[in-house]
Amino acid sequence: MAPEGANNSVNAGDSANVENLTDGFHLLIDALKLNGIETIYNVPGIPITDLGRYAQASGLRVLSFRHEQHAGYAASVAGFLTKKPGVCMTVSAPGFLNGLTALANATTNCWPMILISGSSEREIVDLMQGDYEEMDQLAIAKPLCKAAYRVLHAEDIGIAVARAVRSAVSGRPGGVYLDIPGALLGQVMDAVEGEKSLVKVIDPAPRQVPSQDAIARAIDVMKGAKKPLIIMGKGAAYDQSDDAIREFVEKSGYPYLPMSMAKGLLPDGHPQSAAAARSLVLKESDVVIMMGARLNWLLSHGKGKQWGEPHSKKFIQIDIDPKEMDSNVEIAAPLVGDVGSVVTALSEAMGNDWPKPPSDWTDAVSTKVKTNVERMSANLQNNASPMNYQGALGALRRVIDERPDAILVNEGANTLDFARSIINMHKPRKRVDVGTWGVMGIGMGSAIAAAVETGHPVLAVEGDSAFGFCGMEIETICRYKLPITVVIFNNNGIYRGDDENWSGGEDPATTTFVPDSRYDQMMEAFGGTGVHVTNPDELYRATAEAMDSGKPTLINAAIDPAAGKESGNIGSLNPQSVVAQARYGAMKKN
Ligand code: ADP
Ligand code: TPW
Ligand code: MG
Repeated sequence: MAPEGANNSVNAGDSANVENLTDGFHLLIDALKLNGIETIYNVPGIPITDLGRYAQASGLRVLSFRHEQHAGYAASVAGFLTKKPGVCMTVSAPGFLNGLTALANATTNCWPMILISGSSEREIVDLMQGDYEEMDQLAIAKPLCKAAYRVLHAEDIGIAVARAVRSAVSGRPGGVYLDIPGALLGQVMDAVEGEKSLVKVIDPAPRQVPSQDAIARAIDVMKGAKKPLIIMGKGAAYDQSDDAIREFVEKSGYPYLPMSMAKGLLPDGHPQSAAAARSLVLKESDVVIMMGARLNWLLSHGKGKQWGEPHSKKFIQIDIDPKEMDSNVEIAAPLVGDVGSVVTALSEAMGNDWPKPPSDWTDAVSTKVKTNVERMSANLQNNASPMNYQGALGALRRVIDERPDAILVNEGANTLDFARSIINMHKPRKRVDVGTWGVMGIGMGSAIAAAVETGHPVLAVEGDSAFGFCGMEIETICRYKLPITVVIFNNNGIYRGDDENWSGGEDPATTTFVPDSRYDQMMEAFGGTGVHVTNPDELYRATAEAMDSGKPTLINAAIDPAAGKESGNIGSLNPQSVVAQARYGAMKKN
């Protein structure tokens, strides 16, 4: 059903005219390039195999993955790191569904991403006649992303890509789905008309400047603060207004708490960092400025014991999405806008003689930070074998301290929770982790995107379970020769490796893996470097060497199977019952 002006078949006799024609393949590639897309994270197959080839031939970087989920995670992390939509390309139905997890995760994390999926013949899909990989993909994608579009006519590709780009990056960023029925790619049309149909998106993510009223209201609340606190989230890291943020934070003199992916916006060693006094500041503060961070489960919704006396605080919230205000608690001063515009306006309104916060508050915070940091550093210096988390992470912390430009990717349970507090970040957007959902399997896709988009060395610190969700992508890392060092914290299982089958039967426990697996040997299968280490000194040396070599390396770090805690820091989220406690309580290892 070719539309007017486009047609699917070119006769041999027409070949003389071919140079005056273009097609769906090329219009799509040209539209992406016109809008600044440089990289596609891809898994080939019908109907997009040639699209990948042509994209590569036309100068785009096309990285082919082993599974769409990881191509998708890579695209979403590219979006987070660059403020441009990361593009993932998949085949129909199963490939699309594999990519969809990443699209939903991108939307949840407020990262711009475009999932382009090939799809089957519309006429056959809509009559449900059983096409190859038949699925109504648009309908399925819609509830899981920010926007979803389908293009049927070659002359609409330009507009479709423009809509996808703008939807992904404007306002609160998120995932966008673009459905490309296979037939579209083969449609041909006049090349000049085709070029005219392309759209370059002007000002894709316009600045959103807060109103003067809103700024004045926030300043009033700040003036009343005796125990102020700033909480920075990954929305602030995403915004890339690093200097303006630093100026505001330093001018205020307020203690600040970075959420995990906001670490490094100001260096973790900054005198105002309250990261090591988290419990104290959450409980005692009286005015809290949320900066690109949501009051979701990660902050116990802004209420409960952790937050001290009920209604003891006033919240100021900076967010690009007005709907975020009052989502969990009352917001006394909503500041709707992009972080950069808002903090710039706040700094201006604070003038030149903004008073420092009361010193009894800042002293109490610094004292707590000092005590906790000292207590922690003693634990980090142990060279125990088998390693515990502190010893192993003490070694990796040194590696990052010495290489502040490196990007740290981190997932797992204990591996995540310990690393987040132990490894200091020194620069913005150097830490990528499991995000808002706490999803396992982001590691290899994130590491690949970080290496490709920034050119800096990447250290991926992975629980052995977390790694299992994405491990096959080490072949991708080796194939593209990326400067990625993967360190597996191998404790033989999920949370711990010493659980037993509570029936006494022969099957292993539900949370354990083959003990003492040698993940390093997997890396060697693909020509990468594999290393096995059993103590922190070895771990430090092997990791430092790998990071400096720039060569794909996997280090299998043997961790004491009894060192971890159930679910790391969030064990309390596991459902409990008195019945289960009575029956099985004694079996629990911790
Ligand atoms: P964290 O998990 O680090 O606490 P969240 O993902 O919960 O952070 O919150 C990020 C918030 O930042 C979201 O509410 C999102 O709307 C907001 N946001 C994203 N980009 C910007 C921006 N450029 N300016 C202001 N807010 C932003
Ligand atoms: C997609 C549930 C949370 S943490 C985790 C799982 C399976 C693994 C923890 O073990 P790991 O780390 O990585 O070995 P460690 O150091 O504690 O031993 N499926 C998805 N996401 C999540 N979060 C889970 C399952 C989970
Ligand atoms: Mg483990």
